[in-house]
Amino acid sequence: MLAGDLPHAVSSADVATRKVEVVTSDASLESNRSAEAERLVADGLVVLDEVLVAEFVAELRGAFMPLLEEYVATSGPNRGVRRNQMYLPFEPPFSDRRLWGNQAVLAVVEQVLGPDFECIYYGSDTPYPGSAPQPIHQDGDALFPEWSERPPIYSLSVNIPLVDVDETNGPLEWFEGTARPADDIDPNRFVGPAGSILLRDTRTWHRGSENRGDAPRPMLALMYTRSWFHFPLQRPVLDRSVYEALPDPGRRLFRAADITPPLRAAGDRRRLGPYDD
Ligand SMILES: O=C(O)CCC(=O)C(=O)O
Repeated sequence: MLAGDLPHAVSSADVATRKVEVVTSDASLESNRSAEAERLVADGLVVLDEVLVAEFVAELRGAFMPLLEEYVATSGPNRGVRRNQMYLPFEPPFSDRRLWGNQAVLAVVEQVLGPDFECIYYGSDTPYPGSAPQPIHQDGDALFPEWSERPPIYSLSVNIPLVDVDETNGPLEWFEGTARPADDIDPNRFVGPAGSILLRDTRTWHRGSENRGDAPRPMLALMYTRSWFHFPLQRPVLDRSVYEALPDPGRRLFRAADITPPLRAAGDRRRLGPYDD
């Protein structure tokens, strides 16, 4: 911001006006929500059935499993007993727009996060047979731990199972709402076909359950967030040439990725998108 652009002193009238503006824009986000977005806001998770076609899921699985096996051979479990988190390389087939840019999915995300969201995480979670159940958890800490109000959703996890999930192979479990569930509450479980997409408020309490099957249950995990949100995991890593070759929605979505060489000199405002200059 240039010195001449500095805001004038804030009066109580300004504060009142700003409050009205904020309420207005929240209200318009709310009034334009589809049934899926409503469910996501109300329950903390919504499932979009079989969004990815079977051939593409098979291609993703075929590329993913050897990478995972190689990774697991050199590093131990990092998400509990026989469970592995692994980052995804931003290269084919994982860089395919069908994965990060499905129109129906982005439409729901936009209705919940507003238009200025970014993809800040590109990874996966896989329980192997014999995996232990995880403790229930939220992804990330509360924005304001000292505040009892619940702000609107600012961050979504996007989960894409690469195999059909049944009762035996480690379905994701979750609890409605954002309050920590009591011990006697039974969780919901995602059981369904590969290629479905689960959109989850990252504050939703959840856990990976044990895999009692005879094969791993690979699930891709992306994170879409409002642009100011910080999460302490590695961002997607993209060569500048790969980033520049993305279609416009991709360049918006990945503008806060770890781009080499970087889009801007150190000290520049990282959050500015390439279209805001
Ligand atoms: O693998 C799963 O089902 C959930 C994984 C998870 O929530 C985590 O590792 O944080």
